[in-house]
Amino acid sequence: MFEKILIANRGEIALRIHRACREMGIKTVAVHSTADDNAMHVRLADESVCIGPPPARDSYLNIPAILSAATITGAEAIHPGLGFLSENANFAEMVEEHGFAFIGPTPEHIRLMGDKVAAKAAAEELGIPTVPGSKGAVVSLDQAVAEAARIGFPILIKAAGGGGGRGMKVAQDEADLRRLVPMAQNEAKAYFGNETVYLERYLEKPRHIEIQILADGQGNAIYLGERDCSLQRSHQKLLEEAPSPALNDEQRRRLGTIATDAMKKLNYRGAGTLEFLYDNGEFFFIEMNTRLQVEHPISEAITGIDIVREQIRIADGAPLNLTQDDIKIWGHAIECRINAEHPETFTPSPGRITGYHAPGGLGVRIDSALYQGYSVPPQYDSLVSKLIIHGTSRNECIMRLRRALEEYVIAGIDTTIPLHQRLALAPDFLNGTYDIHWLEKFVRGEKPS
Ligand code: MV4
Repeated sequence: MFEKILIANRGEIALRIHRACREMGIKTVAVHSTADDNAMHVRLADESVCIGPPPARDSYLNIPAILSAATITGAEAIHPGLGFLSENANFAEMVEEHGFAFIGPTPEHIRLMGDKVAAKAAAEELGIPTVPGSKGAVVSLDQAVAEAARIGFPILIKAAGGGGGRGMKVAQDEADLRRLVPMAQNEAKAYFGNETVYLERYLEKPRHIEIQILADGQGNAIYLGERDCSLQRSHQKLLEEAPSPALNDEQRRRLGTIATDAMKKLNYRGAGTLEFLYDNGEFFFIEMNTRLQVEHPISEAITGIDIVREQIRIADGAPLNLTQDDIKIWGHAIECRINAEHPETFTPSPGRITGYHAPGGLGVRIDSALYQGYSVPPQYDSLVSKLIIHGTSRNECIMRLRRALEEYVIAGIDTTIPLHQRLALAPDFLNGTYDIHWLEKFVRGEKPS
């Protein structure tokens, strides 16, 4: 097993990875920008290296500085965490070329899934159902019009280099399509450096359901149930739950089997998430994430599996020591993403934490790098804490969530805790009858339909 791992990240996820390492008897190296001199991830690590000034491009995205830090500290492996360099295939390649293990998938699989057109073609090849759409990329307007006639309106125009919802456009008819395809191509070129776009049938009110998988690159793969991530606004997830209130055991087994069969065929290595839209009882693959996700703790809560420990074991070359029969779904889990933002306007609210008290008790987990006296820097993502609640039933989980949110004190900055408190009382949330557009209306104070 590795003796020392460099964690190429910051904040709560750097702590999360440090904790898995510590429990495995592995030493940790933190890297940090000058804005993070006093950050918790630096304090907890065995060693730390400053890799640059506050802007992420000069520090957490600074590949030569990170590789140098790994070399001088004698780390054997690099965990990229999430965001930053976690889905950068060139980084994964360089990590391996420099003789370190990359705690993640192969560069080839990262690259494949980063190109949404190639990922969708691969999914179809692997027997995963996808949204009806164009056969690969759109190469001409006439082709787009012909494909749209076959697919049926409304049509969603997506960028191959996109993902996460940026640069999508809905066309209601042929006139829209002729106007929006060139616009989407120009925007895609500007945002992603790749003008390739493709078409899909636009699903109007789906849920976003994703499946967590683990595979060892030696032909074994398991799934850890699904997560329902439909509660988002502006493509930012606010609350996730597992299992999905919309699925039954049979649907879960069917989706999980499709995903793991595909990952075995692909000979995938590492943790991964297959994203689906769920509409009218049907699943449609949209994208695959080749990294650890923010919401992984709810899958850990319902299965008891430490996903980061499994990532490290897999990167060390160990075969999966779990089979699908070992995985049981226990109760229900919910994660609230607590951001340093105004709970109504979502204006970022960095600054000094003047008071801090975290909730505790049965079924309560906090993943956060906050402490009293810490200053949340303005340069990075506004996620400052994840409140993860586990209960024997969805109802118990929601009751526990309400009392944990009441206990939680984060003073000195605005946070989204008041929004979570409101959400935890909303009838549509209690009923579990929400889709991907529901939260947008809820935060605007409209009566959701
Ligand atoms: C879609 C869709 C409807 N139909 N694809 C947005 C993020 C990106 N990962 C895919 N997205 C969508 N793809 C088809 N064919 C609606 C969305 C979408 C969405 C998806 C998941 C969660 C929230 C969303 C919010 C708006 C749009």
